[in-house]
Amino acid sequence: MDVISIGEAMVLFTPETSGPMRYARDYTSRIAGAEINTLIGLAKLEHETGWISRVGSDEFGAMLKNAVRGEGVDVSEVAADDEAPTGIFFKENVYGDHVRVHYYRKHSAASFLNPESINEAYLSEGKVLYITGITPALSDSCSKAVFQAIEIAKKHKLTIVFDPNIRYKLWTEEKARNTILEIAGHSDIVFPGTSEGEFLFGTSHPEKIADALHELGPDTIVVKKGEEGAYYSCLSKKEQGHAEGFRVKQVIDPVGAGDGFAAGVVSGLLDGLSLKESVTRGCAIGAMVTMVNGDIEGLPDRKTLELFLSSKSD
Ligand code: CKP
Ligand code: MG
Repeated sequence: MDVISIGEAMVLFTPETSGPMRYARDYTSRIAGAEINTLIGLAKLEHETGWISRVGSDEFGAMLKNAVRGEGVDVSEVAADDEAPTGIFFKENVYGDHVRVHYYRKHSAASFLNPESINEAYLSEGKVLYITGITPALSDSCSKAVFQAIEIAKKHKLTIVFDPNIRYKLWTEEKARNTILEIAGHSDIVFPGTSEGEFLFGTSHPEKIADALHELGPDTIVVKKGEEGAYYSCLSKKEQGHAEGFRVKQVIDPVGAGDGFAAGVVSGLLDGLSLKESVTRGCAIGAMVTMVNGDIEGLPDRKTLELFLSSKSD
């Protein structure tokens, strides 16, 4: 297994019409969730991935498991919960590309993930443990599960990759800051956004954010600057610099871009590309995700990625 992740997937409902959802009557359903978005992105690029989670023993749980399995991600560590339901959420396109997210995930099956959900034999077979700041925000038992996974990953020398993905709707600022910094301290590679840097360290300056995170321990930091690209810094390889972003003509749906970015960087590193090349792959995939409705639909396979990259270099 190349990459294993732990987190919640949900059924995502998007109104067919833009504007406030009180007027929406028809919805499309899709699947989403930061960790599965990244795993699916990696699977489309032919990496072996596995997802640790819980879904309800309900139709939405079956839909998620089938869809994630169908994208090529191993779901053998996804438990079905007889009591708690599968979480769902809505993406409301208020105007232009301004999107609001509404969660219905409290006490969902995934929020009951706990340290026993982590199978050491399974996780120890991986090369990379990919985690985001969403899972520890779901509940105390989820937070404990994440720290358990980190402990096992360290014991078996997996690379720990962390996207802070701070969701202010899910926890208090204080809890978010403390937990995110603690997880960052255990990680090898961290992908903060500039606004997350602002929240954590009071600066949106990419180099300062990277320095502050390096202080906590991680060797590699990639600071996401949206359309502007990303700043990367690796201490052991003494590689620092900016990778250019890819401008797209029209952003259709920005949600999921960060997860696509993570898939691209991790994929590049697994392929043995340089950090700069990997970050460029991340930027390309992030941009591609924004051009398509849904979180996973715009994630490219290798052919489509090459096509996009060659069209941009013309
Ligand atoms: O940071 P991103 O826009 O890439 O993340 C989007 C995902 O898991 C989305 O799928 C949503 O379900 C979530 O983040 C979340 O829990 O907010
Ligand atoms: Mg994100």
